[in-house]
Amino acid sequence: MSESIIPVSEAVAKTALVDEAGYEEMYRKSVQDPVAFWGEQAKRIEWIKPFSKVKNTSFDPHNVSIKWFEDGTLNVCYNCVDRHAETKGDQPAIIWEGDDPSESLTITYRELKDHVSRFANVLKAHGVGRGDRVTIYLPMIPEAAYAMLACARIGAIHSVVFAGFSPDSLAGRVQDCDSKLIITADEGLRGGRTIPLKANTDAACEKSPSVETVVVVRRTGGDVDMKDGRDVWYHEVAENVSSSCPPVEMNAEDPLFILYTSGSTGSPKGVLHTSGGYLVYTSMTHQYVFDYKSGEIYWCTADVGWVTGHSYIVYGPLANGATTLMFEGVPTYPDASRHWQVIDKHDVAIYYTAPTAIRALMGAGDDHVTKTDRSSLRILGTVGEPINAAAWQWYYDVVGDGRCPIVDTWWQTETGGILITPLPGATALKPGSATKPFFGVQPAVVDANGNYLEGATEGNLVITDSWPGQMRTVYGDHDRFVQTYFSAYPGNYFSGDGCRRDEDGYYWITGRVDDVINVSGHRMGTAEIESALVAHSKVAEAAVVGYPHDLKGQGIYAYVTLMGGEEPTEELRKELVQWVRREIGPIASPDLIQFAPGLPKTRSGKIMRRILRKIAEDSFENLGDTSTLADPSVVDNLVEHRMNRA
Ligand code: 6R9
Repeated sequence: MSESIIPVSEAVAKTALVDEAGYEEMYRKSVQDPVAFWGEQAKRIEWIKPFSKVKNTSFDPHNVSIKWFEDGTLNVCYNCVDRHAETKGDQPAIIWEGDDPSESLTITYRELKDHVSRFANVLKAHGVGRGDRVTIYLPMIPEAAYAMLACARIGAIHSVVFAGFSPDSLAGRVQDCDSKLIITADEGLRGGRTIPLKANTDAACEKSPSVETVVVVRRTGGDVDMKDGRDVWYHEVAENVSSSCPPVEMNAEDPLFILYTSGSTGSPKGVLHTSGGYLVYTSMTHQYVFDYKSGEIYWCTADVGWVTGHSYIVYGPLANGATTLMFEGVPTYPDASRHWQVIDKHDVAIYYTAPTAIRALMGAGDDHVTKTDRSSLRILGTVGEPINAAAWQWYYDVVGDGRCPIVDTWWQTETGGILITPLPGATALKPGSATKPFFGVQPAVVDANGNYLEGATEGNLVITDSWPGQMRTVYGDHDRFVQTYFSAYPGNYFSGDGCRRDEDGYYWITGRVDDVINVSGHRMGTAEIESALVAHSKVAEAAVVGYPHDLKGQGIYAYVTLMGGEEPTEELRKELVQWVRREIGPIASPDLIQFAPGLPKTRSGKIMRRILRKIAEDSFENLGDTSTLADPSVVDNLVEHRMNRA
C-alpha cells in the first residue's frame, strides 16, 4: 500500500510551540511522571485555592474513580471570562456570524463578562444555584455560550441538548437529570429555515414535571405561546438584574456539565465532566493542537450541542483568551462558498470542521473554494469520523492551497478533549491518520482477549491511564460507567473504536467496533433507532445497521418486520422515516428501509447483525457462518430484496 507522508511545514515549525524533538521529549516526560507534568500544566489556569494532590485515579473495575487536582478550587467562568476581561477587555472573545450573511456581531471580553453575569443573575433570580441542572436547548447564537458560562459562574450544571433533537429526545434528557429550568429560543434559524424550538420545548415540558421555568431568548421574533407562571422572555427579565455577579468558588471535582451521548445499548448516557481537569485539558489541547497564537481568529464549525462545541468553541478557546467564531448557519447556504467567505470576511487563521462537511463541499466543486482568498488560513483541523484519503487531500490541496497542516483529531464525548492528533510544528502527516497521542495520553491496541499487541498491528483501541479531561461518571449511574468503559478490558479505558497502528507508531482509527453508527459525524446507537421504529403501531420488529455512505460516512439501513396484516407500501416507508424524525430528530432518519418478513436469528433468538451489516454493505456473497441460524432461508429473502444503495 503506498502511503504519502507530508513533512512538517517549515514555515509553521518556525513559530510553532513545539517541534519534532520537543514533542518527543515532552511526551516522554508526560507519561513518565504524569504528576509532575500535569501539576505544572495546571498553572495555565487560575486557582482560588491551590491543589496539593494532582492525580488520584483508578481504572480497576472494582473501584473506578477518577480525580484530578481534587482539593483545588476555582471558577471555570472566571478563567474563561473575567481574567481576560481584566487584561484584554477590548479584544473580541466571540465573533458571531449569523445564518444570513449580512448579520454578524463581535463581543469583546469586557462585553462577554457583562452578558454572562447578567445571564447568571437571571438564573439565580429563578432559583438556580450550585449543583442544580439547567437544560440548554438553543441554536448557535451567543446566548448559548452566555448560558453555559453563566451556569459555570454560579456552580449550576448545564446539559446542552442539540437543537435538532425532537421534543421526546429533549424530554428524556430533561427528565434523566431532573432539570428545573430550560433555556430555549423562540425559533432557530439554519439555512434560511426556522426550527420551532419553543414549540418543541412546550411539547417536552408536558412530559417533564420537574421543569419550573422556561427562559426564552428572542431570536427570530416568530410567534410563540408563553405559559403564565412558567415562561419568561430573556430580554425582559435581563433588564431587571444587575450586570455584576461574583463567580462562586467551586471544587476541581465539582460537575461542570452533563452531555448526553449514544452508546451501543439503552438510552443516551449522561456523560459527566468536572471543572478543574476538564479546563486544564481543553485549554492545553486547544493551544497545542491548533498552535494557537494570541490574537488569531479561530473557527470551529461544530454545534454547541455536541462535545466539540463545548470543548473547542467555548471552554478551550475562551480559557486561552482566544477569539472564537460561532456560526449559526450551514456550509451550503446561501451557497457552497459560505465557509470560505466567512474565512475571508473574518480573517480566520484556524478552521476546524468535520469530514462530512469536507466531502459535501468537495462535491460542490472547486470553484466555490478557489474564487475565495483564504490566505489568512494557517491551520486546518478535522474531527468526528475517519477522513478518507481523497477528502483529506482535497482539503489540503484546495482549501489549504498546500500550505496548511491538517490536524486530524481523534477523541470522544467521554474523553473531554483531543487524545490522538498531530501537532502542527511537530508531526509529519499521513492522510487519514490521527497520528500520535497527545501529551499524557497512553493508547494501546488490544486483541479480543485483552492482550496488548505490540508494534505494527490492528485491534481495539484502549487508553491505559487517566488524563485530566476524562469523564468522571455517567450521571446518576456509576455502574453503567464502569460497565461500559472498564469491563471489556479490565485496567483500561475502552474507547469502542477499532484502530491500526503502523510501523511508525501512527494510529489509524478504523471506526466503531460496537453497535454505534456515525452518520455525518453524529453518534447514534442503533438500539435507539430500533426502539423508535418498534414504537410505531405497524412495526413488529426492527434491526438497524450502518452502511458506507459517500457523503455521510455511514448511512442508516433499517430492516423492518411489519405486524401481521400490514402491507409493505412505499407510503408506509415514508411514514416510518417521518416517524423516526419525529421520535428522535432529523439526524436519525433512516436512509434505507427494507421490509423483511423475518430477521436472521440464532436459535436462542439473537439477531445476527453481522449478516444484516453484510447485506447492507452489499457484500452478501461472503456472509460467513450461517449454520447457527434458526431459519437460514430468511437470509435468501433479505438478499433478494435488499435495497439499492445508489
Ligand atoms: C469528538 C467527537 C466519538 C466517535 C469516536 C470515533 C469518531 C471522532 C475521529 C473519529 C476517526 C477522528 N471519531 N474523531 N474517528 N478519526 N479524527 O466526535 O465525539 O460525538 O462522542 O464521537 O467519533 O468513532 O469514538 P463523539
